Amino acid sequence: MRRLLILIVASFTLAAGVQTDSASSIRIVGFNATGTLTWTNNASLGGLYAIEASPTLPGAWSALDGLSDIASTQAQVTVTVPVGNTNGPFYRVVWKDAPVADSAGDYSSTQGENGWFYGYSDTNNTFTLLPRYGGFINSFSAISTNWNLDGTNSWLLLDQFGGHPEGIICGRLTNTLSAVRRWVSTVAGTVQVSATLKDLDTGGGNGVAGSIVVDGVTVISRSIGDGGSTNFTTPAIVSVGSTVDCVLDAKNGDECYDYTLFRITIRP
Ligand SMILES: [Ca+2]
Ligand SMILES: [Ca+2]
Repeated sequence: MRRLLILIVASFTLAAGVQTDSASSIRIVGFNATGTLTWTNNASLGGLYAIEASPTLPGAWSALDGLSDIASTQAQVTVTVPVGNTNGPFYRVVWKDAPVADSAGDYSSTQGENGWFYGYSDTNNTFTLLPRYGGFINSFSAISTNWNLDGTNSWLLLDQFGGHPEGIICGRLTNTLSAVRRWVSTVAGTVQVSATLKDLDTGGGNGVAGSIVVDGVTVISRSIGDGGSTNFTTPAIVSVGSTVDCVLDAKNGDECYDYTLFRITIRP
């Protein structure tokens, strides 16, 4: 799970002493004596940020005029903060619209870590955890950083950014299985689920379908052809403990050339 991410910046007189929240994907990459502050966010292309200042650590943080709603569409942001007697000497960047879940940023080699589980479903929609991490070697996927079913005896896998479904056409298993990345909600209410779906193996095939299924009910489903891509956002109502399944299906059992980017972020 991902919450409000905070990063503490040492004063400009100690610019080399930048401290970073270990769970944060935000990195300060520049801060100088005139107050020019630059950070990057490797979990998101853009976001809504605030700069806050404190005279002490751990801090009595207060917002700075004109720097409490910094909207950016870029992964790297530069602002000028007022460095003077009434501010600082400590500053921090607050990511105000950080997602509660990010399939890529939260990816792990441990089932359940950060609320994510890596599995698959059959035609009866029974969810089963993938049993193996590593050992799947194929030219379309990073060698050992994926969850998979049976090494090279099945096409089924999930990696940091997407995965591959199973089917009956391209010669491994003889049944169709969807690759399912499951998030178990830590929040209640309406969330916004955003996804990017992109066929990365343009060698052929009939494309894939990507669906968001909340507590067993399909909220949205999109289909793309070979080499196709789409982005979508949908509201979904969840309870604490709800399952949000990101289902990657081969389409009509044709899993040939189906390696796919399927990245999901969930915001309150
Ligand atoms: Ca394809
Ligand atoms: Ca397909």
